[in-house]
Amino acid sequence: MSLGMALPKAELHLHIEGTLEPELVFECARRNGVSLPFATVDELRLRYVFDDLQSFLDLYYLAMGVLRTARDFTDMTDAYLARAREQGVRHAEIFFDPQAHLSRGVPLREVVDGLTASLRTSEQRFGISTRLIACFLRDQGPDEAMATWEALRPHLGDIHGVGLDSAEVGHPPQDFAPVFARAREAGLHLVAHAGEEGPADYVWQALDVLGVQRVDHGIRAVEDPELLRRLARERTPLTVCPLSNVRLRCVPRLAEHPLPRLVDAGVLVTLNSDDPAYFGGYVGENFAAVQRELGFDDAAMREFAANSFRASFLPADRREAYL
Ligand code: ES4
Ligand code: ZN
Repeated sequence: MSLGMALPKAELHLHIEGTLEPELVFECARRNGVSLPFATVDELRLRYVFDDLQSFLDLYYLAMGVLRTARDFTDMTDAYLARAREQGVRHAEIFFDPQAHLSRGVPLREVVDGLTASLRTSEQRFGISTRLIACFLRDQGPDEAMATWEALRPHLGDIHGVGLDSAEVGHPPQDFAPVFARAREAGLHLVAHAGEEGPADYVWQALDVLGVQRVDHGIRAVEDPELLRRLARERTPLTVCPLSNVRLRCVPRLAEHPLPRLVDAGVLVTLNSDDPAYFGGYVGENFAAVQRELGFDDAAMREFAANSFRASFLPADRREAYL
């Protein structure tokens, strides 16, 4: 096994709905009586070729339409944890998209109960500690985000943070200042996708207007030297997803990924899988691909793994136990 696969690591940028493998799509469709616009697992897999973020999101929201009951969410999460363990994951901070299920008539109770039924026993079964982060769909706008916040309130005992995801361009972080202020007052951790397809200015907004503790993706920060200095000085982590960036054509090929420039600028970078069922690899494969294509030595790979714990929301004593 490659070093990148074996290294103990935390995964900090992982959409649980993006772990839904084609086989489970068909199994949930069958047991829930949902009809699909593809006949076979292979036919679905053939669609995993994307032009940009939106073309991926269209399929991502379509496929998750088979998730109807708590059991579906439990099975999906169990499958992810089993795969993650094989890839050295010891801690996972997991995103989910409440609005993507509420809008289909699936009660939030069903979603959260399903996820937590799996996560509750993750440490015993898989040796993986977990946190749950609820993301607002930025393309549904700030009013719907605030309504979603209200719906989340009864579940805050199970939720450690909020994030911001979905179609980025035209949906700047600053629009979501009010809902992030509420989450901050409630003591939640704050993260946001920014600088994936959107400009470096969205990363500034995520930091200065939303007050996020980590930036998801953030790769377009390389276009702004002052922003790089800010991220490095304040030790604000970026959760970078190399295979995702190539598959969604944010970066033409892995060999041209801005990762080395971020590292050279002194930014605290972590490596993650984003939506591993869709992008050709789980987090260990992201580590292995980065080492192979960008030529990082073993010490650099160990540093990425150490960064994943430094950037996590584990308490300081548990973070340090991994370093
Ligand atoms: C996502 Cl790759 C990516 N970017 C933004 N939002 C997302 N939701 C799921 N995957
Ligand atoms: Zn993401």
